[in-house]
This record gives sequence, structure tokens and C-alpha cells, in this order.
Amino acid sequence: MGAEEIPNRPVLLTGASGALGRILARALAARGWSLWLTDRAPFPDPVPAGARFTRADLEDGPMILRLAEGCGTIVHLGGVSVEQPFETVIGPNLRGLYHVYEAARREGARVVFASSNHAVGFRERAEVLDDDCALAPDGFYGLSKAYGELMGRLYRDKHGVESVVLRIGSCFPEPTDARMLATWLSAEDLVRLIARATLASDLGPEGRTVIWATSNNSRMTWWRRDGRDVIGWAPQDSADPFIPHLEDRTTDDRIVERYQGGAFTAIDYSRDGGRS
Ligand code: NAI
Ligand code: 15L
Repeated sequence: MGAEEIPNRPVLLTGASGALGRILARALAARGWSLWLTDRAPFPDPVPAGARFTRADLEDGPMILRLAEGCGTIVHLGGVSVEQPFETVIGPNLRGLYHVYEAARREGARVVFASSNHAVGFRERAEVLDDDCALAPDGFYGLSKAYGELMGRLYRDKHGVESVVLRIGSCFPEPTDARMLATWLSAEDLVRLIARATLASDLGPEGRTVIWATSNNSRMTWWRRDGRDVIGWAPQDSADPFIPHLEDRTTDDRIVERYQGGAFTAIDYSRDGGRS
């Protein structure tokens, strides 16, 4: 991808004040992108040149419609990002997501949706999944991501809204345990992924594509076919240099170690009498 490529319409970035939003705001503004940042929390950094920040709650539908006016892509990162009680998740992740898709529909904008590995968290690590696999959420958070993925399908089928669905593994500065040797996504690979998901001119006949968003990790044996060639993305980093340091960093919890979603699967787990 040429560094000079920029989207022809502004990009609305939700969840801009969060961990990944801050990385993307800085990196994409540095590429010369016109960014409209939003979050319900204040933006903790100086707003980069070429960007503006508006504080807003995703649950405020009219506000989200106003914020999206004239944008070409909504990179949707905002919402609850870890396992939480049902009542905490539904406002941002279900109602808020609906507002994002309504805004995309009105603007003719593409949605780049930050889904999560927790949409398939109860698939076993021994399984190999393709992009069209059956979803298996590992909690209310993962369920909200599965809902988001299906929302994208509905809006594609009914209204022609394009979506790039990113099933993000673990995007942190470094991998920190053995599971992340498989699931880790570097910040740089994330930035390149968001850039391609936004700039790709054609998402193919489906108008919707799903990407397993991890770096090039040799331990990632669970996720296989996806739409990376459709958008022209290939990860360049790898968790492999961390293998000697982290491969023994596992837990003694049989549920955590059995399923792809790791620790989220064990939260409030009560099947067969519990975890032990
Ligand atoms: P984060 O929790 O740091 O950021 C989420 C942001 O959403 C926060 O700044 C929060 O204030 C905002 N937000 C929450 N509810 C809101 C509402 N009602 N209205 C407006 N803003 C609201 O999360 P992070 O790590 O930056 O992740 C970004 C996205 O990527 C999330 O959707 C998360 O589920 C997804 N993801 C992240 C992964 C990771 O490893 N960081 C892995 C898989 C998915
Ligand atoms: C996620 O979906 C979360 O947003 C992030 O905080 C991590 O827990 C990540 O998944 C993971 O599975 O490592």
C-alpha cells in the first residue's frame, strides 16, 4: 500500500479514547487521513492534526447520525471491550451498534467492525476455523460481537452496507502469556489492517468480509481462511520471538486452556458443576 493513499471521505472512529483508538488516531492522522474521533470518555491525548474529537455516547442515536454526516467509513471500536454483565453490555454494544449501522446506511458508508475472538471463544483450540464457521460466544461480550457480525450481514443484505469484520485476537504492546503466542496482533499490523479495510475499493460479491486479526504467529493454528486477500492485508509482525519466554505461561484451569477464548470462557462457568 502506498503511504500516499488516503480515503476520499473522512473516517469516523468510535472508541477513539480507548487503547486501540488512541493508537489508530495517532497513526492514521500521521498518514494524512481526515479523522472524526468520538468516545464517551475524553480524548486523553492532544488531538492530532487533521482530526477533530467530539464527546458522545453511542446510545445517543441522533448524535451518532449527526457525527457521521459526510463520512465514508465508520471504524467502530467503541463499546464494552471485556466480559461484563448483560445489562452493562447491551446499551453500548447492541443499541450503540445499531446506531452506527443506521448512520452507515444513511451515509452510504462502510463499517469496519472490531469484532473479537470471543465471538468464537467456546470453539476448542484443537479446532480449525474458517471465516464462515459457526459462532460460539464465550460470554455476553462475545455474544454482543456475534450480534454485531450478524448486524453487518443484515445491513448488507437489506441495505447494501459494506462491512469488514475484524475478529481481533489480542492487541497489546506485547504478548503476555502462552495463549497470546497464538492470538497476538501487533499495533503496527492493526494499523495496516484498518488502513486496508478502509481503503480496499472492492469487498467482492458479498460486500462483506471477515478477517482473523492476528499477527503472523506460528502458534496460530486455530484460524485459517479469511478475506485478507480481498482487502490486500498480510500481517508483518509475529509473536514467535516471545515463544521461549512465554510458552510455559499457562494456567492450571482446564476450561481456560481448552477453549480459544481462554479466561473469558471460565467466567461464571457452571456447566457440569463448575470448573474443577
Ligand atoms: P477499550 O475499552 O480501551 O476502548 C473502548 C472505548 O469505547 C473506550 O474508550 C470507551 O470509553 C468507549 N465506549 C464504551 N462505551 C461507550 C459508549 N456507550 N459510547 C461511546 N463510547 C463508549 O478497548 P480497546 O482495547 O481499545 O478495543 C477496541 C475495540 O476492539 C473494542 O470494540 C474491543 O471489543 C475490540 N477488541 C479489542 C481487542 C484487544 O485485544 N484490545 C481484542 C478483540 C476485540
Ligand atoms: C478481547 O476481545 C478484549 O477486548 C481484549 O481486552 C482481550 O481480552 C482480548 O479479547 C483477548 O482475548 O486476549
